Amino acid sequence: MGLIEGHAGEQAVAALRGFDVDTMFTLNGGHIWPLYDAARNQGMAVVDTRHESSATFAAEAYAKLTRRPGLAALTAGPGLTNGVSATTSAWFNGSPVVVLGGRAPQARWGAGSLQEMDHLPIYDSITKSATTVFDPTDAGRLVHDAVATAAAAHRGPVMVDFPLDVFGPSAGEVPEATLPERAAPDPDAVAALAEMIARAERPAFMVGSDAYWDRAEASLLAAAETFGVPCFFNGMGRGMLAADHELAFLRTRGLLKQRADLVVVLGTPLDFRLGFGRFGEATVAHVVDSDEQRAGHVDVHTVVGDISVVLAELAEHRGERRDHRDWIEELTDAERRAASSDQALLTADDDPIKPSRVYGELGRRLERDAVVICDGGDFASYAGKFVEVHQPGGWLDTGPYGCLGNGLGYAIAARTVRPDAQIALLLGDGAAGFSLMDVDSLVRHRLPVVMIVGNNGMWGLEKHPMQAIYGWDLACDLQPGCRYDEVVRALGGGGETVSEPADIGPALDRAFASGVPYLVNVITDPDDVYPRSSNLG
Ligand SMILES: Cc1ncc(C[n+]2csc(CCOP(=O)(O)OP(=O)(O)O)c2C)c(N)n1
Ligand SMILES: [Mg+2]
Repeated sequence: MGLIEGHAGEQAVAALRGFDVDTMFTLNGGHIWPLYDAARNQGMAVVDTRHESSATFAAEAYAKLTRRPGLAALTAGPGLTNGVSATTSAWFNGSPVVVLGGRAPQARWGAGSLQEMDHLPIYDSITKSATTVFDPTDAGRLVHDAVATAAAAHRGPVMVDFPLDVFGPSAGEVPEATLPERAAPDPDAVAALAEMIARAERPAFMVGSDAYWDRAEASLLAAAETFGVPCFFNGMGRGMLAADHELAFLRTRGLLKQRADLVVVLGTPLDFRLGFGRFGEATVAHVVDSDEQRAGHVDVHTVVGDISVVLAELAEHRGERRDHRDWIEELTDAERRAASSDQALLTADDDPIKPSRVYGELGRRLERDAVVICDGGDFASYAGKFVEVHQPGGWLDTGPYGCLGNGLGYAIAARTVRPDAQIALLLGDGAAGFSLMDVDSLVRHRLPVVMIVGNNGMWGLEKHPMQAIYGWDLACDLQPGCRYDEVVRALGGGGETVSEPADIGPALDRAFASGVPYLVNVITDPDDVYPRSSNLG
């Protein structure tokens, strides 16, 4: 890119533009005005929110949907500390988020400037790199290197902060945007994995977020079809095969424990979501994008490398392989039975409304390229059970950090990145409280999104387990019937409350047609208990 004649902020923005980052999510603070100056000068869109948590979650969702780095600019001190939970979520999710921070001036450090805080010890523990720019001529290189670090597997957030006094006139080199080469897997490890799949009677792929980040959808399809392997999905793996593909399975994951003899986990940790890597008697293999993603707690055959490359090489396998048609048929039958018993739940006329009915109505209305966002407890878990995803990037959940409050930030970015797709944000009533004020940002930036609140008047995922364990509960109740739709109307959007099952569908139609941020506040059954086997993993 070469020499940029401009202050440190100009160099930083130029470095980011080199990686095709075209939007900055932010909340104002004097320490970061030079970043705004640069964004204006270099044609970078600026989307401001009502909480730094939303700005940072928005940066993460931008990354998730574009598979490019996402950018949050946060002011010194409280701006950066407000971004900590969302940055930590990005850390757990392996999402390439770049946080640019303000910082009190270096020349006066120790004298007690406003918001004089060293952010590095905090950010160091939740990012791949945390750096302060002390020399203004070095800003372009430092930001370039940070972005490249964020975007290299295993991806994750980075932070660079700028003491106010590095924003004086300067010039600095901004390197050409370069990403590291894809990590080639060890051919012997891939060949051994291919043999394991070829010899297995009942193999399965479990496809996770890093397969998505590695853009492995085409090679996944090729490998799954080559061997005839049923696929299951986790996190951003959902949609890597369309939900209606004959090798895509949604409702029969439980069968893996009982029946599979090989589970190949692709690009997701062997964590609580996957029984810590144990699937009954099945042999487990693990394909990870980088060495540090190896599981330390179980001893499994592990292949390290770009997941798209691993799958493409598997798809080249030409040796003998077992026929898996009986296995696929067994799963297909089980899937069909589960789908038809789900059908009763999806159309249930229960009064009060069951969450499943909400998803029945939504499912009928979702287009194939819809983006569905989850933020909540049980209401979000039900979405995981019932919502079918047809395209990569069609599903955004908070991920294994489980941080409530991602909702509005994710929605802001989703509408920014996908101006024409349906965006459906599913909120528990508890979760809604974390970020609902950012409906104001949707309204100001003209970002229409459909929000659906599953309003059971409680922190349901806490209340029901507390009752089951203690026989009592505390700090679990919210206002029953609270009019979250009125909040959205007050902020300039639309909304309505629904308490009859038959009214859900028409309300969703009005919401999708409205062209404004619109919240459908569905009063759901407080006694509905999500069938959960473990809570804290
Ligand atoms: C930031 C944060 N605080 C607290 C929790 C603990 N927590 C997990 S689920 C949940 C309840 C969510 O309630 P709601 O959004 O209303 O969904 P429901 O379970 O009622 O459907 C809580 C409090 C969390 N995961 N994240
Ligand atoms: Mg609730």
